[in-house]
Amino acid sequence: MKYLSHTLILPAILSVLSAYGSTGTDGKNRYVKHLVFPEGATIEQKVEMAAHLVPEQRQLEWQKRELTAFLHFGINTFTDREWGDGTEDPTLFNPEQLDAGQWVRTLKECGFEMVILTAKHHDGFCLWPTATTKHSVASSPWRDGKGDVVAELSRACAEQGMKFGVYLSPWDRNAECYGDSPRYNDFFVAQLTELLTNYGPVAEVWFDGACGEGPNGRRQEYDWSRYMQTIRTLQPDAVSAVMGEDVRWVGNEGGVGRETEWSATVLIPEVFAEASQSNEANGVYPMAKDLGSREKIASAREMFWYPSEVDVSIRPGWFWHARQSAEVKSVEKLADIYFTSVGRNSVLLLNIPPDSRGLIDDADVNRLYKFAEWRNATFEDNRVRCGKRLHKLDEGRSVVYKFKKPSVVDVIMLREKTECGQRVESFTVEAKTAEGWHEVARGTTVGHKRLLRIEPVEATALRVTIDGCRAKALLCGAGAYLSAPTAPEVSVESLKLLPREGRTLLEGDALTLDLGSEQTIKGFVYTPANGVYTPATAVRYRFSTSLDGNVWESAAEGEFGNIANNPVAQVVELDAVRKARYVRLEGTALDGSETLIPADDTELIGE
Ligand code: FUL
Repeated sequence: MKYLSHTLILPAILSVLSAYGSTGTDGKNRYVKHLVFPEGATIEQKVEMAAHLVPEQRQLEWQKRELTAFLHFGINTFTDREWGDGTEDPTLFNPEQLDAGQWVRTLKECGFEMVILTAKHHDGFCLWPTATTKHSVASSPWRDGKGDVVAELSRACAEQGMKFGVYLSPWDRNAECYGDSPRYNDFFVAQLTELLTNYGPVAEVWFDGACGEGPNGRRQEYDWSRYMQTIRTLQPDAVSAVMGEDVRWVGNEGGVGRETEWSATVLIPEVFAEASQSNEANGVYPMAKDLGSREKIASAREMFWYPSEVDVSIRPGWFWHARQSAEVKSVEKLADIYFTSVGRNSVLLLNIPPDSRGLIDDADVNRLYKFAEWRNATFEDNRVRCGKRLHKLDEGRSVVYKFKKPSVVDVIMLREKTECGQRVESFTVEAKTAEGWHEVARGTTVGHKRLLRIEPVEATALRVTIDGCRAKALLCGAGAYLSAPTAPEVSVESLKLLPREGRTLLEGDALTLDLGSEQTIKGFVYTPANGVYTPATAVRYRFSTSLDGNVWESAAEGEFGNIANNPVAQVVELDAVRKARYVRLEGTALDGSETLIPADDTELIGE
């Protein structure tokens, strides 16, 4: 198939330049971000063009980051609500221990590449001392009214090499001018300008589409084109998301991308004039199942590179609520979400809401580290040899990826070179076992990354066949992994702790306890004093038991993984229960010296 000539395409493109800003080919027969089909183009011509629709650089960079943290924080954190109504008293805002360094450190350690802060949610309360309204941190007791959450977070990001983004709710239930369209648009652009001018580089601007005003509410005509222009002028490298032109809302808040997730879509971002009518005419909307099939392309007039972002909260709500701390999503659930977001050609935007102290809650911190450990353990060993080699494949052709050695695998990964477009429509994966080749998975789109879970299989190679594609498929990555188990969650509250009464602390160089009588012991819990790490905190341990206080047996030995960054309760369960009257816990500090573990920091787990 030959490419359509520029002479045919360019006039059509130029006719929409004014409506959509940058569009056109990049000199390599590629259409950057947007294309318009010429009148009378056949479906073959249209599909060929669709295959050459490519992302803008900023979209490409954004997709490579894969994991972004969402920080819902604001007046709702103090009122225990999900949506404030704008009448909240700013003096309620007082996160006395706020430490943006802790947010960024935790998220960075756990593999996040960017954070997005709700600088203003629907209630209109601003987390920076804006000149546009008094309804902000400047009217709160926090840091004597001189604080600026946006500044503290952007600084922590700059210091720790984390990208920074802002969420600014267009819907504002506090602003008196909301509903007076020109006035509010000025007000909103002034807020946006402050955020995009005073806080260094901003990598993503997130405009929520929510507006719950109802039929009698104030109606605001948003000037999206002016908002987009403001972003392009002040932060040209920032992607604009949801009510934006670069990043698409996946269509749900449950963490689930589509099995068939096209970044090359026929959906026109709603911030463009006439988008709603065109989308409606083509039967597409953000929640629609099909945004990019040949059938949709056949009836479309234009296409956008408009990749999916999956926003979901680690808790039931978007804001922190004390009562939800026991409902933080399990590692198993987070792993599922990882497969249905990053594994389905989307960026995962995981919400971790700071609490009313201004810190990320221990329960969430703990889960994030466990989630990161699971990802690292699962994806650290790619069994495929030469998985990064580029393969150009016509429809019906296959590529074989040999394993480094025979291995049991249950996860398959594929990638497309999206710099050149998204092309794979369907594929089959076979594994080479002792009995020969047999099919283990089938899929549709690939895009930036596709992960497939399969039944565990012992194999020596994979064969990937492109069953359907547009132009040539460009596979640039393949992997085969064995997923790490997602350890069952243990909360200290759920453990049966042995009573402390009847115990005697014996003299010695280590914590040695006489329990008074023989007990059955399943393990122990060590919580560094007040949850704070000091040079005396134990980072390694040896736990021994004895029936008579003379003959000792080692029962467990190991390290308190990540205790320096995350000094929360460390639960150690023994491989097998032990009967003992005496127990001993020896600790080693980070500098290698022995450290005495205080009895008060230790609990024993019974049966
Ligand atoms: C929704 C909002 O209404 C929620 O409060 C939250 O901010 C979520 C990310 O988007 O539309």
